[in-house]
Amino acid sequence: MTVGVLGAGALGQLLAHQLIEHGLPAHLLTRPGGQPETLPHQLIGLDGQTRQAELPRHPSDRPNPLSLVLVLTKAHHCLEALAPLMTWLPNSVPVVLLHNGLGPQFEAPKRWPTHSWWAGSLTDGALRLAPRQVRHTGQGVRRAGPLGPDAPIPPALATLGFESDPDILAALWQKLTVNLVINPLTARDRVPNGALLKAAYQPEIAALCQEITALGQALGYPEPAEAVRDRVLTVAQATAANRSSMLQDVEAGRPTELPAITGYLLAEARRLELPCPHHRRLMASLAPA
Ligand code: KPL
Repeated sequence: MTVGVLGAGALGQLLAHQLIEHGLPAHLLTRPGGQPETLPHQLIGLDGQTRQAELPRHPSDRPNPLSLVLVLTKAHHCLEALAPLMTWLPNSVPVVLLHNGLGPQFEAPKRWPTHSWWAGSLTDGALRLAPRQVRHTGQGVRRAGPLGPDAPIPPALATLGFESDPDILAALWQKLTVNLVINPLTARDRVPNGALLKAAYQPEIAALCQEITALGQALGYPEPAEAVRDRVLTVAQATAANRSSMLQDVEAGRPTELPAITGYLLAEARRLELPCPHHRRLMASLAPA
């Protein structure tokens, strides 16, 4: 049965191409009210080869026999984009939230409690070169796990190389710790990820990691600040030439995922009465005036 992909940005298109390459039908789920259509798309793979595929688009408010839904919208569009789908999608069809940041992973199951919710992360690099042309720039690690009771990984997710992770919230927290440092700093200073390896950034990175560790401890994700910093610097090194997704959003004048990244941390810190002055300043330097 068909896999629905909500969010046709670079990663959404990449996964739709990969599903079709594996012989699994995929539909890009588009804004409500439109007409179904099929359009030619291009993927430039890691090997530099260009592949063409005809990707069907199906409005998200029209019932459609789906076996799985992958949500690759930005965090701040996730709940709004899900609403038309939730009016008809059977409860048994797993919905996998794959955006950066935290928040909708708790909100969506509260809003639609009878659905089968999953969450995950993928660290692949992908770049949209034109509306229907994407380049896969780096193979990443892919993980997913249920937000409710334990369940076997849906076959299409396994086919895409997602590893099953029974403690997906801990994995998402670890990904968040990386995004909390790399994304806002690179967006504020308009630098590629690798610039954060410079000595001048290290005191600020260390202070941000201290605050993350204090909150992680309180939330049940204990870890020394050095482990958080090592993870951040390892990712900055591995993705040195990348422009972070937040920097790309800032440069394109689009809303950023700051509310689901630094905003999430500050809201939790407020709730737990933990001061986070460095993250607060960073948020203030990026928040629209
Ligand atoms: O997830 C990322 C992002 O840009 O959103 C990182 C890992 C920082 C890679 O650029």
